[in-house]
Amino acid sequence: MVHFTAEEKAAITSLWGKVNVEEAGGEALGRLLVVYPWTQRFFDNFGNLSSESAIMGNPKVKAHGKKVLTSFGNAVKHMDDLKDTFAELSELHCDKMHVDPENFKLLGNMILIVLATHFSKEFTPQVQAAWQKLTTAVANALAHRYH
Ligand code: HNI
Repeated sequence: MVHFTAEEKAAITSLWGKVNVEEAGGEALGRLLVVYPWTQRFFDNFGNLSSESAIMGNPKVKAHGKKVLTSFGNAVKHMDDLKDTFAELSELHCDKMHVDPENFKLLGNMILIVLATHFSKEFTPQVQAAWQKLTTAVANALAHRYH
């Protein structure tokens, strides 16, 4: 299990406090769908995903991005207990959504990019390292119950 130092926890928590979850969540999921178009197949009921502007303006992408990033917020609150925190969601993504866990890493990187663009000054290499560790750990926790 990954261990987060007090400094890493502080870096993560303080940036997270400034994140607009609705905006950042929609942007991260939208970027995933634009940058890795094959991920669109999981969202075939989301309507128009035919171009960058269609994706980034799609209300279902925004709503689902908000849901996903809100859920990601539980990781910030439970950094010492990520496997249990995401156990149920791991089973759901495996059994019901059939999402290849590789995609959790891709989305994690999109979250990092959104944070870097929204908080360019604060997103120092040290803050990036802490966040990178968290997104990787969340991706691993979400993959943990796959079978
Ligand atoms: Ni994900 C539904 C959380 C990554 C595809 N996902 C959810 C729900 C949560 C959630 C919460 C709602 C569950 C419910 O209905 O009870 N997803 C997360 C988190 C991450 C993540 C925390 C990573 C940080 N999900 C991904 C990725 C994909 C994905 C990378 C695919 C590329 N998720 C889905 C799909 C659904 C979903 C598909 C169902 C959507 C629907 O139709 O409601």
